Amino acid sequence: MKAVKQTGNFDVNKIREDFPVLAQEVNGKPLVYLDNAASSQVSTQVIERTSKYLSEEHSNIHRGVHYLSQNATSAYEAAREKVRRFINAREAKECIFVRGTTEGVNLVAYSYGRKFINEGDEIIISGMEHHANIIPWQVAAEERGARIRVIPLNERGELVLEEYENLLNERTKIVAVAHVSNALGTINPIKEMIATAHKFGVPVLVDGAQAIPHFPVDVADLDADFYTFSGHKMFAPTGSGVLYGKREWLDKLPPYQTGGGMIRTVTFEKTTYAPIPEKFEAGTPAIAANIGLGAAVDYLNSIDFEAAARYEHELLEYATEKLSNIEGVRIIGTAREKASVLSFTIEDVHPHDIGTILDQQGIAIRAGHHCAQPVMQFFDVPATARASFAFYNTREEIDKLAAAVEKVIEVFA
Ligand code: C6P
Repeated sequence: MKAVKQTGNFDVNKIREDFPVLAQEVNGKPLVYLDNAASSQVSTQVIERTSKYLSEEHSNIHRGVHYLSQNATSAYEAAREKVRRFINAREAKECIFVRGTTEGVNLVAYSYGRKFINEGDEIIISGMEHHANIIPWQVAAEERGARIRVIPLNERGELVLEEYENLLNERTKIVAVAHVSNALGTINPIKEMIATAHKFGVPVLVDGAQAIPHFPVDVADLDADFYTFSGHKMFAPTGSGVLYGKREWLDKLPPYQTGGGMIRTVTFEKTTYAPIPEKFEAGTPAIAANIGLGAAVDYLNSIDFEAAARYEHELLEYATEKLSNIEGVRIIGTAREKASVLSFTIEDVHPHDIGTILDQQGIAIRAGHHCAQPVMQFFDVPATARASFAFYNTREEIDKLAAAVEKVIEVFA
C-alpha cells in the first residue's frame, strides 16, 4: 500500500475542540477514542441545542396549543426537514423518527412482513449483517412461513454479487442489506444492488447505520425503498434515529406500534390512522434526542462533510498500513471499498485481552463479535478487536494504537 498524505484543508485540531469528551484522560493517558462504530461523540453545538430544548422548550409535541408545545413541535419538525435535506428524501414525511436502526428494521420487517410476505416467499439478507438486520427477518419469516436466503461473502469480506443475482426470483419479497458492515467495514455497492432488485420488482431496505456518519448518502440517487440509521453513530444523542421510506411504501404499510399520536379517530369499534409520519410514531417520541439529531445534521453541514470523509478515509488507510506491518496481526475484512472500521486479531491473544490492555493506555476500541456472529463464523474467529474512526481522530492516535498493539504482542510473547 502507498504512503498516505494527510489532507491539507481539513483542520482536525479545530474540529476536536467541538467535542469536549475527547479532552480527557483515561487511566492517566489522553483518551484515544476509537469506538465510533459503537457510538460516536457529540459536539458542543449538539449538546447546546439539546440542552436549550430541555432548559427552555421542554414539553410534549403535536398535542398542545400552548406556547411551549408549539415551539417544541416546530423544533421537532424542523429536525425532520433537516434530515430530509441531508439524505435528499423527497418529503420530510418520508422520514420517520425511530429509536435507532434496530427499531427501523423491526418496523419494516413487522409491517411489510404482515402485509406482503406469505407462505413460500423469500427474504434476501447478506452474510455480513448485524443481528439487527437478521433477527427481525427471521421472526417475520417464521411467522409468515417464508424463507431467508443469504448473499455469501468472499474471503476479503465482500458480497458475492453473482450469487446475489442468482438468489433473486419471483418468490423474493424484499432485500435487506447493510450499506457498510460494522464488523468488516466493507462498503457494499448498494446502488447497483438496488437496481438489480428493482429489475425483479423487489424493494430494498438498506441498513445505513455505519454509512451515514462516514460519507454523504442520497436516498433518491440510490433509489432505496427504505433506509434506516441511528443518531448516536452520527454525532447525535442516543434514542434518535430515522427510517426513511418511499411514500408509496409507507402509505401501504400497517402501523408498527399503536397508541397516542398515530390516530385520526378512535371509537371502541374502530380506529383510523393518521397519515405518515404520525402513523409510525406512536406515543411520545424522543423529542430532545431528535432535535439533537437535527443539530448534528447542521453540524455536519457546517464542517465540509465531504472533506471530513476524505480525511477519515485516509486515516483508515494509514491505520491499515500500520497494523498490517505488525507481525502477528491479522486484519479481518480487506474489502477494496471500506469505511471507518479496522477489525483485527492477534495470534494467541483473545480480543478481550487486547481491549483491556489498550484501555490501560487510554485507547477505547471494541472487542467481541460486534453483534455479527455469522461474520465471526465465516472468518472462523470467536471475536475481533475493532478500531473504528471518525473525522476527529488523528494520525498520532493511530500511532498510539499501533504502539499499544505491539505492546500487547510483547506481553503475550
Ligand atoms: N452497531 C456496533 O458496535 P442501534 O443499536 O439500533 O443503534 O444499531 C444497530 C445496528 C444495526 N446495524 C448496524 C450495521 C450496526 O452497526 C448497528 C449497531 C454497534 O457495531 C452496536 S452493536
